[in-house]
Amino acid sequence: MINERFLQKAEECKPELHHETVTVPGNGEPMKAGAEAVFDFGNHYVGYLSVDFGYEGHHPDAPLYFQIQFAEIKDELNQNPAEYHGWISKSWIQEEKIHFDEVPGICALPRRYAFRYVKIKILSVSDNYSVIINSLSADTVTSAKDDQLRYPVLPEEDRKLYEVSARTLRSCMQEVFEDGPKRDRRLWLGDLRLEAIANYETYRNYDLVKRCLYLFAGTTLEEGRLSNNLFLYPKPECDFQTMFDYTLFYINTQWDYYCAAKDLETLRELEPVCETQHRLLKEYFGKDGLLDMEKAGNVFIDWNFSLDKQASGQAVYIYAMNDLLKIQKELHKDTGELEDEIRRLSEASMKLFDEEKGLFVSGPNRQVSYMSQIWMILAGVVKDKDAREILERVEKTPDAVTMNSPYAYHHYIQALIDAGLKDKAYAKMKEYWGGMLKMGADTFWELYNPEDPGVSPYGGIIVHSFCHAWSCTPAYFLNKYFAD
Ligand code: RAM
Repeated sequence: MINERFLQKAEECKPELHHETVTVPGNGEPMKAGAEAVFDFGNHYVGYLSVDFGYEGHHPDAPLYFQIQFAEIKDELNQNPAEYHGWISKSWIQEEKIHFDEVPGICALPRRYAFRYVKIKILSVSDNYSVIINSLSADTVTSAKDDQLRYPVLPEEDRKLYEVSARTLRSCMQEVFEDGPKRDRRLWLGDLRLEAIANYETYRNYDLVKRCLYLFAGTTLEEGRLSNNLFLYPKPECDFQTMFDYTLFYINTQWDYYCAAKDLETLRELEPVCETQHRLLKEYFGKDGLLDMEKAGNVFIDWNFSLDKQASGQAVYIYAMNDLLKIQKELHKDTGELEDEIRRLSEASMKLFDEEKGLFVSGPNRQVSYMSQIWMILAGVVKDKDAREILERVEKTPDAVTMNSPYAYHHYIQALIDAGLKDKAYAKMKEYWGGMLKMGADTFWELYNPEDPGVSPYGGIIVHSFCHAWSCTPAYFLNKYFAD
């Protein structure tokens, strides 16, 4: 369902893109078929590349045919695209084979890429000339304003962590908050929620969050249900897929936006969208007050196919309702029923608590995972000492299902903070994101499991995004909880 008025509001908040040209020298060497060279832009950028080709020998009498590959991390260049047979489209791999007729001259590529490294391989020239790469130039784009970036007082060792987090967000800030500028290059609700809170602590572009809230509200599925992501071109349209938790996060994103921007008009206008999600999704609970997974459908929580998501899904619902309650109270609505519902579902959640293990279990196989504990704490189902003991216990449970993504890890850090384990949260954050820094990250990655470095839900890391929005939250934590 399209709501033109909401889309118009989104359009009014469309950001200006800031351009900066970044140029690196070529290798200056005559190249024949088979020769290749890698160029390093020194940091992660999003933008449009031009290559200045010269030549040596006779005037070029045949087109130059070359292959170009873009990589966010160096290891991407070691992957062979032909060997990728995963379920996500190969078309996300950033490589092209191009004919260029105008040597000497500048070949401008029309597509936008996300990269630090560029590899060029000459596939064919004629016998009468060799090609020379004079320089490479990137017209880089972001809607983040560098002069707005907040610089907290941090110990030297945390500066890199902060800068790389901010850089991650900066590269994802385009016409919307993208999930990843390499892939999927679009607005996802779950990613938006984390980008928005990181943005309030860093670049502070409130209108970009407002735009995204109106885009989702302006493009809904049947009965007003929010999709999990949307497309901008040729005109805004939501994806046909939904995820239980992502739909709910719209409510939290709305509340966080209000707290940061104090924009009562938007809160008032979009509260009915939040209430619609509540009305539709509350039907997915059984009489026992537990989430019926058949009805709930897709629940995301983490990129982990072996994770049972019932307990986390249950808790995410309560977590969202806690914020819906705040929204409705702010608007002076009658919240009695909602308060009863939260109480009832929170009590029912304790049916998932295994007294013997002292941990929450999920699904028919009573699976123990980090995520089930974390979400129950974030939802406020357990608090303080109980929450602390659960987090300590899960660490001592070797078969507890662990976390694969910085997205899941973000929630772990937040749960430690909420439980009053601030020092531990700080140490864990530094250890986890610091692991990526040690591996040379310029921006933080979509997936990272130190215990299983090659883990991929897609069947190969060549399609992974190495600048992924949901990984940018150390900037949020550092600013909000750990800076002086
Ligand atoms: C990935 C997207 C996005 C995430 C979804 C669930 O494919 O890149 O970041 O929200 O999965």
